[in-house]
Amino acid sequence: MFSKSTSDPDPLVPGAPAPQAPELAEPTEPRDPLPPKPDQDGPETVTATGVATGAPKSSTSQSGKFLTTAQGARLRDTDHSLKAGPRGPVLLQDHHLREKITHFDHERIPERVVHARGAAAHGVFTANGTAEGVTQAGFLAKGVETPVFVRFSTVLGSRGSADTVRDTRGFSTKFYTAEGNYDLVGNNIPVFFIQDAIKFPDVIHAGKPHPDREIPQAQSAHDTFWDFVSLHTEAQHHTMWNMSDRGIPRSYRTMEGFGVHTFRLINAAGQTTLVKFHWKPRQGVHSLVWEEAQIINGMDPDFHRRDLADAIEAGAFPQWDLGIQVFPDTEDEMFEGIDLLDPTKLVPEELAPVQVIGTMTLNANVTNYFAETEQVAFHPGHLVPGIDVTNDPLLQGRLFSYIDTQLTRLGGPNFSQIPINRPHAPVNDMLRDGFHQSADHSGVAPYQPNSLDGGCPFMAGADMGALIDVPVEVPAARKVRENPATFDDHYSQARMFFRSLTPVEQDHVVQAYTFELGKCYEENIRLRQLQSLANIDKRLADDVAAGLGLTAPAPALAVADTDPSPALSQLGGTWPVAGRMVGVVADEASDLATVSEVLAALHAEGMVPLVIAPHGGKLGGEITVQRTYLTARSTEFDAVIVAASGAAAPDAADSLDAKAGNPGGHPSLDPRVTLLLAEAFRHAKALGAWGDGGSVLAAAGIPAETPGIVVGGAAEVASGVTALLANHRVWERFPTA
Ligand code: HDD
Repeated sequence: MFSKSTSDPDPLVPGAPAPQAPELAEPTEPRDPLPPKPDQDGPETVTATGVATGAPKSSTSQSGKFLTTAQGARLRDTDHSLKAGPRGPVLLQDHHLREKITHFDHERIPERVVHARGAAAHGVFTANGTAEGVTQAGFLAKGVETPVFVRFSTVLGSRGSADTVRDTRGFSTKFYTAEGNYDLVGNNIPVFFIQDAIKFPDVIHAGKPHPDREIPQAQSAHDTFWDFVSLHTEAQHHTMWNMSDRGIPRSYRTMEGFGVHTFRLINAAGQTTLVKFHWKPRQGVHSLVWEEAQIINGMDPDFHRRDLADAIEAGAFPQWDLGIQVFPDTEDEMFEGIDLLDPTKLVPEELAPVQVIGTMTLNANVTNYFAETEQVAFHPGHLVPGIDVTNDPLLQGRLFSYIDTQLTRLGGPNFSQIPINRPHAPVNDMLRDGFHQSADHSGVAPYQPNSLDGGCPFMAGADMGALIDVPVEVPAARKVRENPATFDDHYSQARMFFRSLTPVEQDHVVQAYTFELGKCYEENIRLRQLQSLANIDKRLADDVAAGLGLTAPAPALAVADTDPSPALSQLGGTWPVAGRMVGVVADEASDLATVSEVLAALHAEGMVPLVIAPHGGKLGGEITVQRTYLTARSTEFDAVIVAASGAAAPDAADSLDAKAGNPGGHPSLDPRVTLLLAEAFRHAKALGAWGDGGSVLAAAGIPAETPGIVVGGAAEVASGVTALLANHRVWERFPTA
């Protein structure tokens, strides 16, 4: 069986116990160093049937216990240059000095031209076999476990930009299958800005900072972006998703993923099907609110990166189900009037349900950011037998772009030899030499046919797991620079998306357009975008126009109405609470015995409770403080609970009102605490307090009789807040127009 589960022994350390998922733990607690990861040493080489070949692995970067030069010579001193006397000039002959500085000078490589900012993790994908009827891909057969590496990213920002900007998110998965690497290079939005790859440089140039001053960083709220998308109206559907809550995910763990394009599958009998890929997070789909996102960009620009790594380190392994929407492979490649080759269109789940074909668990953080997250190279053309591309013109252009960009970014054509990119299947190509060649190829005949190497390597037969180019008919046609007429409708799905959202979500869309267009200097651009909004939905256009102090134009064309797709809304449903962050405000004078009980209750549900106190260290010598009033900000927490002071009766359920008139009595009263609570309240988060802790809520201006406020006994507060978190937010607290 081709698998690499966590129960396998660690191949780097003979006889060492397998790395196990840790018990759920507070991620900032000091802990033992992580064990070395197999991928640091390059993947194990196995055959298509899963037999280890014993092929040598690459040398590791660190061995032996002494500091050495790159040539392995041991060093006595790395702190002083070689000089002519203690006060003398530095000698050119100091090889260690020159090697150390020269290497440092060349540490940076070009960042990705898009998706420069990312975070990644290792995991495993387990297929449930549902896809066996439609594809012969071996890794989708029932029960097969495949190691994966996933990189999430923003699109527009530079490598050092903030995480919670309003943007599309990348969701790239590399499956190290027994038949070679398969890359699913998708986004958290199911449609794209453009229909033809030739427009990619245009949309990215428009979205990137202005060329003169290089501002703004990592956002679309500026003239060039709205100039382009209001002129190139096929971008309107994707833009609508960006302006919705999908543009500001709460976490990488709470994002859906989409392959966007339609792909063609082929099964063992040679039958073909068209499919769209979906990742469904088991954590639920959940977003930030815009004010939260903006505060986080300042408070913790690494918010998403930290969240992913902390959750994995704490043992709250995020999981996604992989699903497919299946369509018959008809000659016109249409489904229910939707052109499956148009990447600006989605197919509503109500018309084609998403069928789950397997589950992915991310269970290990990267060991070295540069080696893995930075050097990983995805490509939509990295396919395996049973999965093929379609003629979607956006996908066709991508097939060229990804390898081309790696040549510059990774410095030559041998990037597939970098450990994180190396297939786990045997590789026997005839690619030779080039920059950074690290393979020591044997043989004299890297060409076919040959006799000198015994004819090796051989061609695989049809039944030997070779790639399949599906022999699709290409209709007789003229060479043209044209789109099919079925690509012409730029508005009906943008309308469908907007009208499928709940009133709260629609309000967020209105506010986002008003914010973004409010950042544009040119009134002509605002008016042109309002025209597109008017074509999509009159109320949307009117509300945004009102916010801008403008008048929305009348719709300029008739747009088809389609049924709403409730699946497009993020609201509704309940979700696991594991990994959610709950702040517990306490201090030395708090009812510490009950604080411990509340922490234990939250912990037992898999949540991460963090004690917020006036100072660091321990409360009462026992309870670890994770955040101080100085380092805590509401945006880090999904819910906040205030402890009672030790003097108060712990079950004083009515204390909120009783103390409201005299809030100065509670020791946790501090302007930073009331700001934290007021913000959490405004962002519709669950809040709780037991005993006279309620007086602190009252002092923050939070009325007791409001949805999502739990006051009462400590146990009741812990369970009440837990139940509220399953809905993500207290949605009814958002004011709606
Ligand atoms: Fe792209 C990176 C997703 C269209 C050209 N793209 C990149 C990444 C993701 C996507 C997630 C980051 C990969 C990583 O983490 O390393 N791109 C998409 C999706 C698209 C799409 C879902 C449309 C459905 N992309 C697209 C087009 C082109 C590119 C049309 C060019 C014609 N994309 C690139 C690139 C990047 C890239 C320039 C930059 C870094 C890289 O490839 O490795 O080649």
